[in-house]
Amino acid sequence: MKRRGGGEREKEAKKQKLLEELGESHLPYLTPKDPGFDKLWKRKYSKLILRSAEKIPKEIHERVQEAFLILRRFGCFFQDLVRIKGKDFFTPVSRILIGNPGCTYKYLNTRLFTVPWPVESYEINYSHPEISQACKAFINLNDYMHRETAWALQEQKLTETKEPEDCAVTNRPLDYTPSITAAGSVLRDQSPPRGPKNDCSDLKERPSYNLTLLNYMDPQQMPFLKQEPYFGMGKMAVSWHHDENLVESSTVAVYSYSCQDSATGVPEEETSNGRDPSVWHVGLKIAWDIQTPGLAVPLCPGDSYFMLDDMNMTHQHCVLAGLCPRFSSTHRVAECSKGTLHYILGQCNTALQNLQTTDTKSTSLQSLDVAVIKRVEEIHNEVEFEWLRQFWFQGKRYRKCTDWWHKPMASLEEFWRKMELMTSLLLDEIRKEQMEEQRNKCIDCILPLLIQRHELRKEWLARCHSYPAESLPEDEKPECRPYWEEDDPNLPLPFDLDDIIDDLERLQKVES
Ligand code: 6MK
Ligand code: NI
Repeated sequence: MKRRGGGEREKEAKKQKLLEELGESHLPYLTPKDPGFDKLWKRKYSKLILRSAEKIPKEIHERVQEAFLILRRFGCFFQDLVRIKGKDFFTPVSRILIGNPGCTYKYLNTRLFTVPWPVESYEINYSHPEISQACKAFINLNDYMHRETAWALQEQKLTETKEPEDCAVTNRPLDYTPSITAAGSVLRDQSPPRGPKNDCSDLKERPSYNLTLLNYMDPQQMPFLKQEPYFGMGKMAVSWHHDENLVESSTVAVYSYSCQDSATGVPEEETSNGRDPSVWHVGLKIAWDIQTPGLAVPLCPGDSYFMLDDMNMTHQHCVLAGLCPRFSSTHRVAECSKGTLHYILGQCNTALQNLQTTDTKSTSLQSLDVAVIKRVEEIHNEVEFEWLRQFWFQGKRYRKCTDWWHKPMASLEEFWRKMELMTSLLLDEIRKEQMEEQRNKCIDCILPLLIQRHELRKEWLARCHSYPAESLPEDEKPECRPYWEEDDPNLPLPFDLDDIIDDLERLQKVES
């Protein structure tokens, strides 16, 4: 989480070397106008599925497109101030995360918190009835995308067993349709039928998408988009990447809505080479492969595409900007074993079990066992840096849509305060004379965690006061929270742990 690994630096060097070698020239890529496009798709990008707009029920389009516009009208999309390679910058694309209550999605060192969509047994307050309606539209779309994914995986499994690798192109991926259903049918509410030849049992078990990351960008307002560097595909809204933090080999399903039709394009002759820069595309390449040409797939308003199975690992994708504003809803199975409110509350509960309150209201630690105190200090760091600071870094943006996270964040902060007390009680113990026996072991195990806490606090403080952070309007401005002054009577330890760390290091030396 702190420093980049050697692997990442190596990758970066390799990337730079390739770009240098390319110079002014580019690697080849294909669009639907090029001969061999279908064949390349079938052979090297077969896990990419496109569902063109006309095959998706009209009701879905209407509800979802209206929902996008509502969220934009209410100012629910935000550019994230992400951190890549130690640098802070705004993503050109604005985003909002909608999904299961209490779920989060972490990408580029930024943990996004879901605006909850309406699921049973949760009471959710939205700031406007329209936002409630919008969230409903996206859980509805989510169900639809999940069913379509099950179909597509099923279809893929069948064609895989039927056809050898290099046979003729029979089912063109561009025309993908589930075999049994009529296009645009509304009677598609059931799960795929079961049977010996059409057994979806494992697909039905497949976890549903637990959230969708919505994107919005108006290229007209973004004059400084980067050029795609390898293939010369033109301006990028999102540069080449693998999606992070997904359950392994889970599908990503994307509904794309660029506002107007792309009829306002450039004359034929000028676009005869490469992709039409007025149209939005998804760009694809195989990771670490410069032999296989890339792919630029045009996306008309209402089209969906699916990256099935492990495609997100084997391939990279980017989003190539068109001229008009565009929304997308990207449905994912976020890996949230450590990313739900339920999980972090459980962690806090574990930690606080080591805090004893006697009837005289004085507090003490239950156990000084190194394994126990290590666990507690780890959880302390986790709740502080993965939850509280991440949340407040994003300012008050979550209030725009819902109050869902208010209470949980207040609870987490309360638990964190108790953990500050626990650290101070532990330091008191370590300094006691009779501790001598255990002292070194104790210091050895908590010192690295306190150093990490100190370093991360400095990093977050800097991130909150970076130049881009300070440029934000008041209600979006990152808040460095928790933050307190040295003499704050409500907290037993200082924000700055320099002196404490020095002290522990001295104690350690005395012993050895
Ligand atoms: O709108 C689409 O068609 C595709 C959107 C998309 O590819 N989203 N991907 C992500 O949001 C993402 C997930 N994990 C890591 C990074 C990103 C996007 C990203 C990449 C590089 C710089 C900023 C953002
Ligand atoms: Ni992506």
